[in-house]
Amino acid sequence: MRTDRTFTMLKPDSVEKGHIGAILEKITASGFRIVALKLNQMTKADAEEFYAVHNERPFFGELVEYMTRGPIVSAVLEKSNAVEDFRALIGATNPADAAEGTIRKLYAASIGENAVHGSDSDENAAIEAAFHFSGREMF
Ligand code: IDP
Ligand code: MG
Repeated sequence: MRTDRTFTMLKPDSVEKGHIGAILEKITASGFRIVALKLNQMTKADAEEFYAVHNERPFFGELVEYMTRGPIVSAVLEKSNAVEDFRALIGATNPADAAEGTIRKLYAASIGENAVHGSDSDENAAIEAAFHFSGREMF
């Protein structure tokens, strides 16, 4: 399993607020190379599958509604220690707990609408990248 790639989404709130450029700039300035990138919109079935691990949680319906309400930017990022370093760059799930300077501290409104996704393991990064991109779309 390669440890130098992670998967991210700039969630619908980031796209709606016009934060695509600022967030991608922060990501690349932090040393991540973009190896796949697109604007797309998840269907309800897509979001239910992507977040299946959370399907028993009370916020699952709200999460699916949020993630499907508009386009997202999905991307695969490359850097040594990518998963861990990207989780540090985005900050805690709840922006109220996120460290100063993190993407969620800067751009997230709440624990539900928290601006960005970041894979939580190398295994999930590979699964999530393959969910959104074909081999021909990753460089
Ligand atoms: P993560 O995105 O930091 O890995 P997870 O616990 O995997 O956080 O949750 C996935 C997503 O579900 C979060 O990013 C957020 O959008 C949403 N979420 C998590 N906890 C809550 C909650 O308590 N209320 C509403 N939405 C939540
Ligand atoms: Mg997670």
